[in-house]
Amino acid sequence: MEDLLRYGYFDDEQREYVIDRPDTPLPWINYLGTDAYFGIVSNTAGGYSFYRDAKLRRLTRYRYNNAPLDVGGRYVYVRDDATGDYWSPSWQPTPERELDGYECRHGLSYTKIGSARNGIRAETLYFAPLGETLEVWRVRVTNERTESAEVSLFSAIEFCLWDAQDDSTNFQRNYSIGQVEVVDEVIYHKTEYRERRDHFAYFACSEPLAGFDTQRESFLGAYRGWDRPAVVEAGAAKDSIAHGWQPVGSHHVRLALEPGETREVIFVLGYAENPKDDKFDPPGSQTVNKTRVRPVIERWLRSETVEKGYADLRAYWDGLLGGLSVTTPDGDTDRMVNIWNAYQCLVTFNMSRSASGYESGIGRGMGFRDSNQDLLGFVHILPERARERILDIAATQKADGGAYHQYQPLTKRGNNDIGDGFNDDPLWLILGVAAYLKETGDLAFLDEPVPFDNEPGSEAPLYEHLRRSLRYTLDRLGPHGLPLIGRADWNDCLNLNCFSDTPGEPFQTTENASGGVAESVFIAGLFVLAAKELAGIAALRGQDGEEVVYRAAAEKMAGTVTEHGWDGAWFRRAYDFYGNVIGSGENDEGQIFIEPQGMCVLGGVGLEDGLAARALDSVAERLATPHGIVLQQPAYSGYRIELGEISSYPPGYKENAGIFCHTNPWIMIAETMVGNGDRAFDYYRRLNPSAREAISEVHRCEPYIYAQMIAGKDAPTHGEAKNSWLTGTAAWNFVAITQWILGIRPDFGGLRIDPVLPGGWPGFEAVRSFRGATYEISVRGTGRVTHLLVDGERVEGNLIPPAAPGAVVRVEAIATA
Ligand code: BGC
Ligand code: IFM
Repeated sequence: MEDLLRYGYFDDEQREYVIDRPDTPLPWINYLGTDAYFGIVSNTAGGYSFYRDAKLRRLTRYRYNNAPLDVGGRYVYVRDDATGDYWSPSWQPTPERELDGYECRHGLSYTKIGSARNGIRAETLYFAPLGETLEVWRVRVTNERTESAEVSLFSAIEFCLWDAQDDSTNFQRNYSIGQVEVVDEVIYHKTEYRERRDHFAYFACSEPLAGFDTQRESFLGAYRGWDRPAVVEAGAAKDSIAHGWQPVGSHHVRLALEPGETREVIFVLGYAENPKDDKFDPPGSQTVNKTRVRPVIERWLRSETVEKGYADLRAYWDGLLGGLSVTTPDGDTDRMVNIWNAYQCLVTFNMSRSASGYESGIGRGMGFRDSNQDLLGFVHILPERARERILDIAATQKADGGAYHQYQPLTKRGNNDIGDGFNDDPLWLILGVAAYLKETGDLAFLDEPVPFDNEPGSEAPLYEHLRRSLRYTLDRLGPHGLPLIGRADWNDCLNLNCFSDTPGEPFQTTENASGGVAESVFIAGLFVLAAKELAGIAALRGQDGEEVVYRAAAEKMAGTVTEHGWDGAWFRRAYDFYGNVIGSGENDEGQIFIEPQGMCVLGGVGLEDGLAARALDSVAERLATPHGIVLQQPAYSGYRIELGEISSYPPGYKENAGIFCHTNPWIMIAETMVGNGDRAFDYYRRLNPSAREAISEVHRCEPYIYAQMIAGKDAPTHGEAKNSWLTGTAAWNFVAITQWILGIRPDFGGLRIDPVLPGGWPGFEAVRSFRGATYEISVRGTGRVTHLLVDGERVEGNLIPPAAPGAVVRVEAIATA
């Protein structure tokens, strides 16, 4: 391969990705915050912050899809007061200024960006401390010259007027409502305080101020951008107070630095709410209540607090990631499993699909389907949060077993705008609950009362919700006995009932989407898998009668798949509204789709009669590329209303034959189920971001986390990734590598060690916490595990007998060649 550019390297010791040139192909971002206060931050300090809800509690402003990309951020300017030269150590927003030794270190929930110019070095550490609703910027400025230096430091953020949607559209109102207050050198942003009277932001600095600014036009100067702020150019703040227009926050600090001296300046940006019955600030007062926040601000402006807050954050991540670590012959695997994939799973859990470089924070709620899958990737780390999340999701389920496609994070109510009719949705709840039970053994969870559609009085045990999920599919079978697809299944864009939610667009059917008779082989595969999981759960509860019923239902559906869903060399995809087959050799385009090959095999369909292996060979022959496995072939060359949105994408992008990374791990898992470790691991490495670091110029997205999509072989930009960070890809890749290739797999009865490794590996080592005990595992050999030595005692098979909580157990898994 030709020598391609890299933009950085992994520092595994520190668990950081180090970017050493700022002009990455796209903004390479990271996340701040772990609980309620969050932010995104790019390698050039772009990004924004919010409290809980990226739409309704947006603290700072950001401009998506701008030129240049990634405008709006947490900016610091340094000014050499002797010469007037000024720059930003994060490169943006002053990219014309040359920097020495630029470096951005993205770590776990923190980012450090630094560089030097003309002998003045500045580095900023950004993080949001645990348990607080604020973020800290710790700036260290060092004079590396041989003479003393006089420098000015300016901070700069632009406030968003809280509701990010309104902020970017409703200018007739918003140009008049911006309000700030500056008291004791703290900038308070209180737009909306007047009306709602309960929340405000503050921005404070540890040093005495030479001045401040809160009106954008004063700070930047008329018709100027962030690259040339008039105040910074002049070296003097204007003490402006915003009345409407665009409130900003900027502090001006002057520093006199001896040769070699380092000074630390701390900025704190935070969010606060007043209690409704505020005694200090009676209704009608227009002054922000500082009584509660002042002590918080003072605490976090102290160097010791910041040092400890940062140490605590690092310790928090040590604790979280300590639950599973592996040492394999492949460094890219270790790095992803031990650090970055686990991190991405937690970030995705926190953010769902709300805020990233591609999700604007205003659009999407929590997905019923997505959230159930996300938890597969972090349930071993934070089982209690998975539990909470499952209860929230299940409470939005409807009494007929159906699901709202999304719910709102603040209200936790099903979202009526998007509604229901994605007929795969309910089945994912069974998979989510099964994963939680396998991890924790917490059977009592199934008896937890959970309402339907959040209706008080409708509570039923969680187990009943699972029954109804399965029933939902059985109540909706189509002409071939396959599940009706409704508006769409996992593939949102395969709209076979020709549903259109765009007013004025033609409907081909007279019914609505859910009324059509299109059927999904994918849902059939998912049903078989879910029915077997529920049978396992029923067995655990001693409900043997139900177990038999669910196993029979799984078997019957598997038979239907074999009869109507098999195309001769692979599983078909669907039948459309007219009964025409989709994903078949009979079609001119879209002959073979990845999803049913993965999901039918995951359900166990075709494992015994060889169909599974045949289908996987077809995937290898027709869909696999060096950059991953494409979603279908041949790509649709034009729009087809009877297929819907899938055909609206140009060939090779997104669902139209893009490498939709979420689906690839299903094939990896399927390959392990037919015993093909070489192929499974080969597919794994094709997507592994760390393994793709060497082709960063082609891949373009961050090399430390997965992207949703890589352009497929029909695309002019084959290999280019998009939509990084918030994707089911994170959880499923984690499951594929840890549970199926490395084979450390929680099961209802305990922890299973069932690796299916690539040939040539001598084995690997792992440490895994499970139900309170710690297992130190050595796998020897690359064949299937036949027996274990558990603390030296021979155990037949591959299931570790559960140990007492607190125990440290040594396990050797012996594989035959
Ligand atoms: C898909 C989009 C689609 C949207 C609609 C997304 O998950 O990737 O292409 O438009 O869902 O549901
Ligand atoms: O399955 C969906 C997911 O729910 C959201 N992103 C796209 C996927 C495929 O359409």
